[in-house]
Amino acid sequence: MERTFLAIKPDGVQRGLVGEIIRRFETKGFTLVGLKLINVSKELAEQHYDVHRERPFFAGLVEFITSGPVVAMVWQGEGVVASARKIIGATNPLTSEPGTIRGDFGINIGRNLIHGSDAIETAQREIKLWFKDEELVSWTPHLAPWLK
Ligand code: 3AN
Repeated sequence: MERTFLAIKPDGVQRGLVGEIIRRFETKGFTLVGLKLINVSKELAEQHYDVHRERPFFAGLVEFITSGPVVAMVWQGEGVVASARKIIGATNPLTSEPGTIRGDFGINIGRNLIHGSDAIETAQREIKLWFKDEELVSWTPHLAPWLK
């Protein structure tokens, strides 16, 4: 079953949006299989943002993601990678649609509340990077027949 990696960034935690953000994926119907609140190390941050290493904002990205607690999560479900990106909204919160997390709560491109894997392969890499196998819980929700 498809899985994605999501992380509520320090701004989302500081602003008290953890519950609101989790609610959106939960009520959509995706299944939570991994969840932890952590202080991100510089090493983990640099590996996570490795593709942006040459970008001018790389140092700022690492500094920000390590600046306070982050909620790291793995969600599961059909098409969850692309669907989560839609729920999150465009990178720049000033252009992301209302109804998306960034569109509803953000105004700053460097403080855009949440990270979501951009492709299935990226999700696999990020899940391995952030979670040990034993931290992920495989379970099947008891959905009412009309939701199956
Ligand atoms: P997304 O988070 O939407 O996948 P990416 O992967 O292109 O966006 O960029 C990773 C992160 O880098 C973004 N979440 C954002 O915080 C930051 N970022 C992207 N572009 C810029 C930019 N032009 N200036 C500052 N930060 C940026």
